[in-house]
Amino acid sequence: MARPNKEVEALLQEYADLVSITGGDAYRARAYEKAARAIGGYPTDVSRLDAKRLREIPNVGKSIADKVEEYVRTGQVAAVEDVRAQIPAGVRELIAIPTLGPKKAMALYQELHIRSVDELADAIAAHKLRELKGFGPKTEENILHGITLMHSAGDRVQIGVAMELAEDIVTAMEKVTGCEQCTYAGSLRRMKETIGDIDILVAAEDSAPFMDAFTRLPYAGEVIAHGEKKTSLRTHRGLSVDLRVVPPDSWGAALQYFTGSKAHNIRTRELAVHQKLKLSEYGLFHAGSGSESGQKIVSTTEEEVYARLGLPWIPPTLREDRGEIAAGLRGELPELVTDADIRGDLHTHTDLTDGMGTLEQMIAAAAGRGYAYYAITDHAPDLSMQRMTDEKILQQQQAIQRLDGLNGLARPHKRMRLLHGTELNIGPEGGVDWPEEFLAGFDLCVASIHSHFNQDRDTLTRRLIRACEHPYVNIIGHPTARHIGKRPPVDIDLDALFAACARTGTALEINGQPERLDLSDENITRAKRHGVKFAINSDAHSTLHLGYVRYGVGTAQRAWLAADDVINTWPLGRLRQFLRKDCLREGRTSRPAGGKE
Ligand code: DGT
Ligand code: CA
Ligand code: CA
Ligand code: ZN
Repeated sequence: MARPNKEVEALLQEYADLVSITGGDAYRARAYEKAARAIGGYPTDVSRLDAKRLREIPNVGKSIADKVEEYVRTGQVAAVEDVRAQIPAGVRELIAIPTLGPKKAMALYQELHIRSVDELADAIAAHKLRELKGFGPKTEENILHGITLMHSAGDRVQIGVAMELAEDIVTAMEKVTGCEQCTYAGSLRRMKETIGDIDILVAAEDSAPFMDAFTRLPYAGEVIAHGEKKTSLRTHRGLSVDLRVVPPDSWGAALQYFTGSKAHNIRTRELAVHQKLKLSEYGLFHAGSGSESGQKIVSTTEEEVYARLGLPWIPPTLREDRGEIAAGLRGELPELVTDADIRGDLHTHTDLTDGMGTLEQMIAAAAGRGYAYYAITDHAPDLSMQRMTDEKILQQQQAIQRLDGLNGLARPHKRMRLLHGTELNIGPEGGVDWPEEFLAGFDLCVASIHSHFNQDRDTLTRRLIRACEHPYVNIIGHPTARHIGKRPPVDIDLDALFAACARTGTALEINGQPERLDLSDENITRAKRHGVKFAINSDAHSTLHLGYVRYGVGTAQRAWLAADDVINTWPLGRLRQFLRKDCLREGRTSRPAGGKE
């Protein structure tokens, strides 16, 4: 992924925030925000584009293109530096608090001289905020809640951020002479939804060249510890990374140890002890007092280590001490769903609504992933920002039918089939955007909550169950609507929802966007017990986002899902059968299912 695009995205987003804080034109702030997103999602590296090509990016005009050029050339933008200088960094931090907008942040700074999150918390405790115009006890409560949410993510980062950086570091380490193996370990290899720090492991005879190359990485900030076996640093953006270099013949034991989890390691060590062995990051050794004592048995590969303990190799996503050891000993580990099992994506957007890719671009990128089928599901009209209309979606439908005839554009050998759908909005009472007769014309419908998150538990639960009972709703999109570290999951009776999904043949989405990962692994486990089926989707708003499916797959693996639990691993015929919702459509007319096959 193009790193300069991400940097420019962050810079323009910051500029938009700063413009809002300083009470600048809201329209201008919004324009920078839109351009930031467009550049972040643009597939070509912006540092390789001239001014003219830059302006071809949606929402990028002359003035923004100039700033991008300036950044690429000089590493900074004068206009951004100017506003930065006007506002203390602590105040910029304030607007990262969910529920606290830029206007309020600036008022807090000007009226109460608050310049950090800690100072803000103190001021709230002293009831100082309620004296300000536009603030009251309720605002205080909201802001405190926002601070709690921000802290609940702690210093952890979303998996997407950590993964991009880790893959970059692995690539850099692999280029160092003498590298025999290199990978990331820790929570990232286990595909946890948030990552505390990145753990990189290298197998090599001599560690020094790796340690040097590591501390010279362009994003390396402060070096926290520099040693022969381990070096730790913090990136400019505040993420910690540990690099460990181990001798090639202890690679397996080290990888097993540093992948964790700690709880899983405690179990494997117990297993070793019972067999009079000792397991550490250096290898599996004979214990006890006999002549063999201290002798190394195995440690070159993880498979050997597990095998000597009487276990099959355990996939990292299962290593959480959730019963994987017992299942392994019984030979009953699940056959997990993998990236290769995914035959298509069932929730994606185009620039007809808030996506950044055209229909043709999205389809070409999906075909490039080798999918057998691919669904376009742009937003329905009730999300009024998106300005969807009947005419627009019908026109899109015709375009899709035409492109489907071309069998995946220029790749006649790959017969990717196109499905036309929409992402409906589940209204406050559980209704959806279009009448049934209209919805009957789609191949599938995703339905999601995009508003009224704070209804009471009963209302929210009934609302979602009603959506499941709709004969044309096939998938509940991002079911709890959480944004990790920003918005909590909606308060619903999950078991009631899961039961309704199972009863009505409605799938639950595992949304792969790293800020959502919704459902979470724990909720998937719970839903599976009700017999629910799942759809692992990217919810892509750009061709770059199609890859988010991998995070959905990782999350599904952490919930022990097999391919059969996931409807978009099924052949198209079986998928279409599921999408018919036969149990709810008795006597209704619908397009003949499977007619296009
Ligand atoms: P994180 O970084 O908080 O997202 O989670 P991890 O799992 O990556 O934890 P980290 O970075 O502290 O350590 C990496 C792995 O090293 C961990 O998963 C297991 C292993 N490890 C670290 N400390 C201990 C320990 O005290 N005992 C055992 N058995 N294993 C440990
Ligand atoms: Ca870690
Ligand atoms: Ca670590
Ligand atoms: Zn969506």
